[in-house]
Amino acid sequence: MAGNLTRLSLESSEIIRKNGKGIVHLGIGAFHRAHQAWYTHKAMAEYGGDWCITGVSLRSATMADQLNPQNGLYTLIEQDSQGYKPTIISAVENVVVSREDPKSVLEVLTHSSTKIVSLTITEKGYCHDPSTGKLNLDHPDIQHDLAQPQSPKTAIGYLVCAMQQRLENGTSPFSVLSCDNLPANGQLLAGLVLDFAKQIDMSLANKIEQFYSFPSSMVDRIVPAVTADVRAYFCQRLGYDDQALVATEQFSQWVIEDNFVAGRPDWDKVGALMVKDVHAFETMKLRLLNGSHSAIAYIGYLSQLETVSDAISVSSLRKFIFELMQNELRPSVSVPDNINLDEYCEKLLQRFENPNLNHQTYQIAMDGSQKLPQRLLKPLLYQIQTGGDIQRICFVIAAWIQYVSGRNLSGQVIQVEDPMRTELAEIYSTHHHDEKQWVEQVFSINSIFDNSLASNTEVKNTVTNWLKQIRQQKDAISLLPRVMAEKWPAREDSNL
Ligand code: CS2
Repeated sequence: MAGNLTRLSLESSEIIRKNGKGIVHLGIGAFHRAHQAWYTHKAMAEYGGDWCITGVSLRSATMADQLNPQNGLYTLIEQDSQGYKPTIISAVENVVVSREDPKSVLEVLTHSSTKIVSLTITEKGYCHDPSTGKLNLDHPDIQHDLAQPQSPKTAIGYLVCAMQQRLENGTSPFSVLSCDNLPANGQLLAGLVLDFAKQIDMSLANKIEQFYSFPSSMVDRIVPAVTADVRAYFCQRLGYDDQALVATEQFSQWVIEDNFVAGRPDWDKVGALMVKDVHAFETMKLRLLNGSHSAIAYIGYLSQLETVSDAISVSSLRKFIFELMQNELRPSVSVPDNINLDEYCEKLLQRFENPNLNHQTYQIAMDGSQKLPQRLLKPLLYQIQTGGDIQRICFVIAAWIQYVSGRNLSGQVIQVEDPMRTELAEIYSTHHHDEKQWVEQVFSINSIFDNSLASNTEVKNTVTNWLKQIRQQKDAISLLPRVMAEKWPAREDSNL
């Protein structure tokens, strides 16, 4: 960064923070800063309240290194095809790194001023089986936390440890707000926390259930990972150096189940929607947006298309994604009140087209083993049960199977980020000469595929067929016209 740019700090900004702490956020990354922290900043700026955020990094120290020297301040850039708008966000007070300072994490989690603990820890941070929603008691970090509950590593371990201490000290409870892309995320998290607590003490689990609340929420904003180039570009234009700058789209949506035991910021007055039940919103978003995103990621990546906007500008892929939404994802979505699904799908395609976002297909392709069940496999099950078309979902599964093998279509090694990558790569190395066996083995991973899918021969044959065809091409995109022309056979002989 050019030496004449001063670093963003309380001194260099006109913002004076007046509010006290109220929220601890586990997993403070780009998404949290562009979404919940932005809503919280607006709510406090316009309506007051002590809701400043202590961010917790459960993994690396990068966020703390970037934000703490800036007193938690950072610039949020909202951009559409017309231009961009910068806002300095002052909701984050500081960041603590759990690996370096677990004591401070527990201190803030048990402090009486903490009224909400929110989370964006990604799907894999829940240490559960995505196909069943149950805590994975064999997960090494969960085993560690059960053996040493007072020095946890996982978010679940930290929550239970803090809740136990609060209950013992007579400190009032907080609400636990999951902001990850998981179905019924609050309910799911409550189940995992209780599964964990029961292993320690049944009466602890009962008290947590009685006093703590776990509202579900649907979060939506496309936030690409911030690259050095993006940061340098905007800092140059803003005239100051901001190590923690984050860039996003203009669109944002947050639908929250209004179930807080110790109050909440006035998020509803600054654009969030408080509802009794988020289920319909969340299914719509997880399937139509995230399901399409994963499809774009695997097909795009295997076709050397680096960004979502590059991929969606290829007309056959745009048509495929439109048909995937309309024919195979939308049938299983129940429509939330006041939402027009045609407009919603059209708007999604426009958001994917945003050329300024530079959203890498590689970023979305990560952790597919944790994402596929809620995004594509649930709609697939619905299609099978109702005799609907399944060709496109099966094609995406085939593209994912190729991707997680760790090889692209030229046979070159590719870097795959997925907690199950070793298992998936082993299946590839044993079975890549026989696609039928390869698919069979992948479908037998029961944390991803439930029994009805694992035993469905027609689905496995369809995926095998597409995988064979993908492997004969240089890219996945050239097959799309064939996929779209294919129809699922009549379903009288259904084996379900
Ligand atoms: C994406 C999401 O990386 C991914 O898996 O599908 O992060 C997506 O951009 C957000 O959910 C949009 O709200």
